[in-house]
Amino acid sequence: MKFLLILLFVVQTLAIVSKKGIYARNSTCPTTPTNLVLTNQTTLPDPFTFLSGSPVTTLSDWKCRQDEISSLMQTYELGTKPPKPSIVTAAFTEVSASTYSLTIGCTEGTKTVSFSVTITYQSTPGPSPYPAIIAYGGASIPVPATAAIITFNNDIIAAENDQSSRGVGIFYDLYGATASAGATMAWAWGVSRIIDALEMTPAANIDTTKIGVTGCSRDGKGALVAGAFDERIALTIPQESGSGGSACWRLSDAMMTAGQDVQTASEIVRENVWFSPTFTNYSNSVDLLPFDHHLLAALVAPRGLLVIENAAYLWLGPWSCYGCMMSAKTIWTAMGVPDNMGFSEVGNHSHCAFPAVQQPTLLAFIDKFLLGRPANTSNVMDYDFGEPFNATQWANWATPTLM
Ligand code: MCU
Repeated sequence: MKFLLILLFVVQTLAIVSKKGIYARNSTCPTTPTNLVLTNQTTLPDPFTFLSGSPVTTLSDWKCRQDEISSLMQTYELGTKPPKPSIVTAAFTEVSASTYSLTIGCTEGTKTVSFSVTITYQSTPGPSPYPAIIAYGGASIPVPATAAIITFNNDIIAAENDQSSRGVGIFYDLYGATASAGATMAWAWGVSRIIDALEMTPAANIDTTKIGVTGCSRDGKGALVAGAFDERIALTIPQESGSGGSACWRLSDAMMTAGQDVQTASEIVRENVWFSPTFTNYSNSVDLLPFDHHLLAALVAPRGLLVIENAAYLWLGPWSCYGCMMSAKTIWTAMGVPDNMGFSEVGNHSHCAFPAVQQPTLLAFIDKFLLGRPANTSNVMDYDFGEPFNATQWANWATPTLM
């Protein structure tokens, strides 16, 4: 019996580790229906049931379910992420002893756009090659000196001032001002192009299997979308992303109904252009969405995800973030890698000011996923807000063991 259990464990681990093996993209997935009739669902949609009603029972099924979720989220909320452009170029130039610039050119048809990121090598000499963290607008978490920091000015890709930012930025110069992608998806496209360029630039000496992505607040929403939509990202660290990030729309609406001053879908679509214009149609009726943000997080699995939140601001939806990510955690559990996902929400600090108390957790995730060092990332579920989350009421599914 013991032998059998060990064998099962080894088989499951191999299945997950070998991306080219059982856990590879599956060409036999059922096609996602296009003319869906959306129906109200007041609780969080079950990750382990296809739209068709069929259950997800194997890792291969789950890969198909991820494709289905990806397609649904692009259709109803985020807009389409275009594939790698026909031509991508990369130019790597020295700015100073430890700082370099990587200029990325993208051509599609007759149009070419370009943008630059800054790569800061914090230690010389470093490990060879360097792991790196792509930081939207610069890092607001401490990054160990052995990792390079890639500063990504995401607003160049897609502006995000207010409604007048719709269709503004080099993403829209390339794909047209009416492209369906909202700003978070346009930025995710930008992150993928940064990784393309790193892959083409041996001189940059970045290990593209050890890439992290982070950002705080609106940029945290962006970091989560980037991690969800590029499997080359080893560790995703959204910081204080709140509603529109690690929170679930349904749960944030429930907080509002309970009289709390939380950001909801109906507010967010009026405030900025982070989502596709189509999402506005559902912002007052989020129960119609065949997903919620536990399924956005689900696209990151089985890769590393550390969600950092702040219990001090109702606006971020601290209970919503907790309940949503508790529900998402069932996916890593089902895949046999619960330690690859953590949630840490502490209070008593200002917005985007990373508190020292979260540092050991952050460093453990960075050690494990970017620095290749053994680290304990088990049972990371910090919750200072206190209001209990009733999983039976909101996330009432059985978690299978996927093999
Ligand atoms: C938490 O992210 C946003 C939030 O969604 C907005 O409502 C608020 O205006 O700005 C936050 C932010 O990005 O702060 C830097």
